[in-house]
Amino acid sequence: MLKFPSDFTWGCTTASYQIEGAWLEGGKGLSIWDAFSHTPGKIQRGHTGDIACDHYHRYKEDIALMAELGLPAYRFSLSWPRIQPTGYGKPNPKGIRFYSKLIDELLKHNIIPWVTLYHWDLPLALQMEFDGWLNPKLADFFVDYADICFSHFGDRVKHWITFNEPWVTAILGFGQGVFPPGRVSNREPYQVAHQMLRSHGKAVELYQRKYHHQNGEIGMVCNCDWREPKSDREKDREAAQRAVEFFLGWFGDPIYFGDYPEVMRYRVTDRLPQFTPQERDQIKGSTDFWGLNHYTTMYASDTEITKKAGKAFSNVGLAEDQNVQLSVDPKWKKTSMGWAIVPWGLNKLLHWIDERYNRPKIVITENGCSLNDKMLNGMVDDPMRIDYLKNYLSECHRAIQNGVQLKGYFLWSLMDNFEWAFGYTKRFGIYYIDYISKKRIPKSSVAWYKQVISNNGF
Ligand code: PNW
Repeated sequence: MLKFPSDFTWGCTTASYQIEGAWLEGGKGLSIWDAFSHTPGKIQRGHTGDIACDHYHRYKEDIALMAELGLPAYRFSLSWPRIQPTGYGKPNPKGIRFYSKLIDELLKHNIIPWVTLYHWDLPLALQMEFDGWLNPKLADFFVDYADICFSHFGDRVKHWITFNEPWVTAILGFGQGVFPPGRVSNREPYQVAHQMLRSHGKAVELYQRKYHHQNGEIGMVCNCDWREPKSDREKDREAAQRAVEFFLGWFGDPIYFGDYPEVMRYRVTDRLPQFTPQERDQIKGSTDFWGLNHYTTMYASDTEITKKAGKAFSNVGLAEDQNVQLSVDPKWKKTSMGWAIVPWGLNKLLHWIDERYNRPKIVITENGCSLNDKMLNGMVDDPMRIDYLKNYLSECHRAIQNGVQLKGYFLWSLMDNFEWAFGYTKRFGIYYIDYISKKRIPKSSVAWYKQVISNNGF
């Protein structure tokens, strides 16, 4: 039996646009995801988040499922345009009321809310009027929005996350153009990431100054795959290290050291913005924990080929800036996203973070897999997901044994949901959603995770 530390947090994660639906209800404004999903050709099968899991109307039912699971913590995100329909100005009372009721319902069932302020659904008006995250003004809008959230919910919410995966917004939204706003550039991703880091720094400063008395914690969540050197050649080992620095160091280094990794400054040169001394001070140390979303691993080798950024949907980042060639071992099993299942990669990544940032407190804020789950006689059996979770959690346990300060694990996801550009074709949930009836059906992983939670191990 693998026992986890007694203060270890178990949870599940979702995000507003992926589950809520009610896209035109309760005074909500439009987000860039509403616009993008309604643009023909952008999302598989033309799916949208208009209704999604209808969580907006079924949140009580969903919280009852969490209670039944014995879930100690739930990570979800707030829809900015539900709270500020255009992204600025007075808050929408109905939006505030919705999240306030949701938080109360969680607390009534002893479920601790972990709240993400930004999980990609930017108010559309901010994109149209200001070019979204390209504009330095966004930091001020974001801080006003964060202020509203802290002041209305901070009496009850003690775990805040500013941004979910700024890498995805920068690379998929502005580099490859497969997420909104759909732009393809080799400069804008760095500008956008820069503005998100500035926004993060300002929001954390506000929280620590004005909301100190709320006694909460705040951090950022980054996604990162592991990059394993393809061979023992020095060049490949450097390529793998470089790839992780371009992936995670891009955000981790400014937050822990106050500036971008040297390898990025050297390679990206004038396309990489610079922090002012004040910004550097504000961003450095602006996190109480390190939130990590992790799904997969690839081999990295050094390459001279400078492939240009383009429509790719890949997790390589901007390849031409890195000179890294990625590959997988054909023997590795894959999820229905095509992501290789390599549990030891998580262990190596946890140690990489532990060493580089001097033993920070780490929380895995997302991990899980999509599979071709099928309902048979009203039941969904997903032994492969249980296997995936077991193996990844074993590596978490091993890392903790070896001294990594890993404090929690949130499974992506509580239920099947709108998987962005893939629409509803990918199922990550432990609850299956029948998208016609909107019925929630527990997969066999629910019973398994429930045991893990109640035994604090498996
Ligand atoms: C994360 N990539 O997204 C998100 O936080 C979730 O909203 C999402 O549903 C989940 O992982 C599964 O995809 C990612 O291309 C999307 O490297 C794409 C990538 C990584 C994470």
